Amino acid sequence: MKVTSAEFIKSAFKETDWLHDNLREIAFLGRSNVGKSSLINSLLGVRGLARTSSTPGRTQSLNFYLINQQFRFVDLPGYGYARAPKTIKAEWGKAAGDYLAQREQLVLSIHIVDSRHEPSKQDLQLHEWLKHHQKPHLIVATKADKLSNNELRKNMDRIARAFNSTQVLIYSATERRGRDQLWGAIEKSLKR
Ligand SMILES: Nc1nc2c(ncn2[C@@H]2O[C@H](COP(=O)(O)OP(=O)(O)O)[C@@H](O)[C@H]2O)c(=O)[nH]1
Ligand SMILES: [Mg+2]
Repeated sequence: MKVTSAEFIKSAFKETDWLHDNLREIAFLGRSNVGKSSLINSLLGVRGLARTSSTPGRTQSLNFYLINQQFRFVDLPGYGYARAPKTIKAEWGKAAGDYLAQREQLVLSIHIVDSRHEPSKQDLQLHEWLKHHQKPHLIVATKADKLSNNELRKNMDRIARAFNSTQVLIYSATERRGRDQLWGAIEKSLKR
């Protein structure tokens, strides 16, 4: 995919703020600080478009980006930030859950995990939910540059086993590793 334009459209906190047209959307989800914004920026080749934050757990809105005037990326709030206030934790379920459950033009959910870590309970719950509701989804293990080849291989096996899935894509935002493959999956889902 050649990215000719990418722009931030809006942040939304509730359904009425979502965009009311039928452009297809790709959602990005994962625990806070997993590297979601960095992955979006590396895919688009635009530094700083999606805000990478030093205060995890603060972005509770859905952020919409318009790509090539044709489709959108939706950056969902990160979950599982232990120190987030309780009210905010409860909000995750609402804002992101409503979106995942109701959005008709959602064609692919990209579930991002940290290649260094065992998937969390919430990661596994989210995966089960996506499977159960037959939402097209893809697991991407990012920050691969932080591991040796040997460690990476071991961890990828561990992650695939935890999710009971053979297809886990290796990614690194800093090295742009996995970028072409991920774009390939996105393009495929946009054609469906
Ligand atoms: N080495 C490395 N660091 C990364 C990568 N992706 C994200 N980071 C770092 O991880 C931190 C959290 O990233 P961010 O994109 O803000 O995560 P988000 O909260 O999921 O949106 C930042 O300090 C990033 O620079 C990666 O692929 N490799
Ligand atoms: Mg972010």
